Amino acid sequence: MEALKQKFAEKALSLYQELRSTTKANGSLKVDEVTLSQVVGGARGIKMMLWETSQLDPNKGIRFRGYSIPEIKEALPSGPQGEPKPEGLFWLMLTGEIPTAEEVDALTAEWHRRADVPEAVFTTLDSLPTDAHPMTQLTIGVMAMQSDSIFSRRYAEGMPKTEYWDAVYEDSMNLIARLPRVAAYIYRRTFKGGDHIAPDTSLDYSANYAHMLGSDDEDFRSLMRLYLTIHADHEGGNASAHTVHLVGSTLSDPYLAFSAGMNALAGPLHGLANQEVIKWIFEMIDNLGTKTPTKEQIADYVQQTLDEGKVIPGYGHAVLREPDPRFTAQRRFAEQYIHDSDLISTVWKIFDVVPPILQSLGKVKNPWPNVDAHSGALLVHYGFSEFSYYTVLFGVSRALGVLAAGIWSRALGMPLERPKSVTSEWVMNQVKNN
Ligand code: NMX
Ligand code: MLT
Repeated sequence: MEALKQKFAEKALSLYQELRSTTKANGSLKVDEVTLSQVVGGARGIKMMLWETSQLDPNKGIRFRGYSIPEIKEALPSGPQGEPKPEGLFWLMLTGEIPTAEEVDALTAEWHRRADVPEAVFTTLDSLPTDAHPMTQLTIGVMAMQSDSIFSRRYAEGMPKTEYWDAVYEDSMNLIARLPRVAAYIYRRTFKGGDHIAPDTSLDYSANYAHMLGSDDEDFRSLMRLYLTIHADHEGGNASAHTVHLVGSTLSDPYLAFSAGMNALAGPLHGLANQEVIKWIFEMIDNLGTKTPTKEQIADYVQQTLDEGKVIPGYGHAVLREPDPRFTAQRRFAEQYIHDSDLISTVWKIFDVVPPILQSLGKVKNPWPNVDAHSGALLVHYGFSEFSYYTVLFGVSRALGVLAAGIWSRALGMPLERPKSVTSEWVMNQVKNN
């Protein structure tokens, strides 16, 4: 058995037993109370699921198995310029341990070993119009691999419950291994006339993805390592993760569950915001007729957007109440690697201008930038200006977190998720009788 799978099995078995006995002895422990505002307000803050791989603090941001983003950057094995490798994060999310550089290299090699994409996937993608949104192509590409699901086959053969995690592990590893090839294929067929680039198995996961997209620039490889690491997981309640969790709880296999989650990521209030941000900035630049707008010009444009009844993309968050540490990590990257970008200066000016304006509205709970406020400007700097592709990059990264969490869910024997709904009539009656 692979070292990672072996280590996971040991950790998961003991946690499974501990969780069962703890729940048996303390099943009536109250973990939350639900208010009417939460029921009609998108279930904000309700604690209602287990998610092992990360936890979000409203003020400090994401922690992966206890490690903040700056700590992860220090602790995980990295590429030549010091950016963490997402392979290491995947190992950490599954085992709770920081891997050695050798363990990360072995995982890179394992993913290369599993990376063959069936020809039918490319044929399926090629049957789509090239102007189909890249996220639509991604979910279709993932669904075209579903017939390879080991979980589905073994379930049909009568696999016992104790083996579910094993089959989900196999599917998840295969899917993660194949995703960069599928995602790069979508990019090249949509924007580069179908001039595809073969994988290079001498490279790590991120550099190989960058290579297949069309860049062998060392700085861009570093950006991809950072990008694929910081977008990977944001606890379980975000829309894409929660969707994968819900669909997976029906024992749909990881291909079905992941593609469902990608349809959630494709919404403009969630992952699509990364394309919306750069689109909004390009429109502002066009409107103002300058690549170097002043803060006053930006403030006027922000006001105009709000007056039109739209949101400012890249700002606000359902949980965070401070600037997103993922925004800050990307800003640090830009400060270190990029010194001549009008677009990035504009992103930083927007950061100075937007929060006080949103605060002045008196209703926005978090006026600060989220992860999507910065990522597009970095990608444009390295020549990737086709912003309708950006959410696919987010999705490739998010696979690491949601699939690791899915393996945990099956190993911990999580049941079908099925919360309770109520009608507005029921609510009115409760209020009357209160
Ligand atoms: N611009 C304008 N108005 C905003 C913004 C914003 N960026 N953020 C929140 N509001 C409004 C929101 O629309 C709501 O208005 P109303 O009561 O009239 O419906 C009000 O402020 C209260 O919303 P909140 O409770 O602060 O935010 P909520 O938790 O409902 O939503 C987001 C969170 C992220 C959906 C929201 O902040 C937003 O729409 N942001 C812009 C889109 C975005 O950047 N999404 C990416 C999130 C990160 N990701 O990758 O998933
Ligand atoms: C995410 O990374 O999933 C977003 O920040 C949205 C969220 O956490 O709700």
